[in-house]
Amino acid sequence: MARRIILANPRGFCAGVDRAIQTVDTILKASHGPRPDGLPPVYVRRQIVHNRHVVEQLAARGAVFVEELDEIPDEAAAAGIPVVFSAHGVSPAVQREADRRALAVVDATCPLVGKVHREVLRFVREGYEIVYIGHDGHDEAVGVVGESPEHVHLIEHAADVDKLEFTPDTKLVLLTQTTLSVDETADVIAALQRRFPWIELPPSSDICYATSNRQEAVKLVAQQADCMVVVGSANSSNSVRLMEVANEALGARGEAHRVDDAAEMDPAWFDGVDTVGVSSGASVPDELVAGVVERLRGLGFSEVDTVETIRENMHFVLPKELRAQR
Ligand code: 0K2
Ligand code: SF4
Repeated sequence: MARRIILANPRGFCAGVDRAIQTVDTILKASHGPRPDGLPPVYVRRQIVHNRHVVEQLAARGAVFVEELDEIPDEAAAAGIPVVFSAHGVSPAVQREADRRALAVVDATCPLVGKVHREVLRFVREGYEIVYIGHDGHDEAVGVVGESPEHVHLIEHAADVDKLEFTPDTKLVLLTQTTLSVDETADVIAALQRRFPWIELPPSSDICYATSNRQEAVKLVAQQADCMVVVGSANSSNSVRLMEVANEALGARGEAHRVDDAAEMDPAWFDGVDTVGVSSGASVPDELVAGVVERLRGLGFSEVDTVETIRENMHFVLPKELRAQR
């Protein structure tokens, strides 16, 4: 029997990532060659998306990535060089700093992350305390908590629920990061509901369509595979969650490996493997998956099938500052 690859679908770019990358791409295309003042065509605050290859490719085309706005010189602000905020969003403090310096911000925050920011503001206005499930220090969580640090209580795991103290007269609502594991989050929610039975859930899940679709597909593929390769960078929350979901579904049959690209694959992973499943995170260009498939073909996996769980048709328009340019 031929060794087989099963590709998970949906995988790879989501609408928010596509929009964020297009945002930087549009600005780069509109800039014509190097500027006489030596300034770059665009600054990007933090990685536009959490993928090493995407960032390297945009940097090679002239985008300058900064961790904080204070790395952007005043001459760039005066010259109106655009500053793109990443797909993961920023806290109001960052926006205030940009306003103070009159930076030409182009906000590539995913609209679905923006939705959670607005939920925080609305619930705080209505007198709620917010329990937010997210990863401490992750860009998205930092931005959301920053909307109202005194009213947003961040927890990561079910075990953290015991650390929370609220009296029954406290209005409580739950919000989450967009890229969490659906199954693990269900466990945390169950623990929260046991301790605070009156806690309210958001009007619709904050875990976004792309995250849940990719997890569902990877699960189905892993159930039919002996081993999985998940393409995505180590700091990409949704990619790491995909690897965890794949591992859980594989069980004792095999292991899921996360790689940035084909070069990180170890042929020994595939000893005795007949079927390998492949997927990729929401920030991963499909050419990297093609590279993984090519390498697997070289290892004798000659048959390629696809398992599709749903067809996505989500699309977000570019940030308003750019709409005239395309
Ligand atoms: O999964 P992460 O939030 O770490 O981010 P990326 O890998 O950049 O994927 C895009 C999601 C961005 C926001 O939800
Ligand atoms: Fe938006 Fe979801 Fe993509 Fe994040 S993973 S950028 S929330 S669509």
